Amino acid sequence: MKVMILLGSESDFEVIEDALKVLKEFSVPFALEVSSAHRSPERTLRLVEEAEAKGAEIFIAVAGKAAHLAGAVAARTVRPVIGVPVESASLAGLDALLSTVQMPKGVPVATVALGRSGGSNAALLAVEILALKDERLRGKLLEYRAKMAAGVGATSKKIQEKL
Ligand code: RP5
Repeated sequence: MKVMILLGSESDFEVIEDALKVLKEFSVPFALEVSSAHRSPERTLRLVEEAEAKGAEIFIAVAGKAAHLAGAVAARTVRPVIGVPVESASLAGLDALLSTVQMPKGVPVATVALGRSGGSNAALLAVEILALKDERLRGKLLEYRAKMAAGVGATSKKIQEKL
């Protein structure tokens, strides 16, 4: 396993669905567990230690509201931690964004955008980190970008045809 994903709650699963597709597309082995920084603190820290022992190189933590999961994971490991803030109804995700991004000096969390785009980018960022020492992944990332750029061109052409 290379990437360990932790969700603060089952309700966060929807945010990470696209990320799972990305990791599968790049054939990156991952594991996923639900564990909360607040509701199950000991379980969270144990999962981090076990994941490291199983070879996890990067952690992705997904949480909403007072989103301390990524910070709690980062406090326990020196492997890179990517935090995905989740929108909640009351403060539209600003609560989770600030809780995830505003880490004190010394314990970084790489924070991505709120919601599904953030989830997907968290997986891509994890792949980019792994690609630093994996030429196969680097090649696949370049293909991914080329395909995306071609898609933009095709969309533009389709819209022009409607004009
Ligand atoms: C956070 O509280 C979770 O990460 C989730 O985003 C939010 C709400 O959790 P549930 O009440 O839906 O379990 O800890």
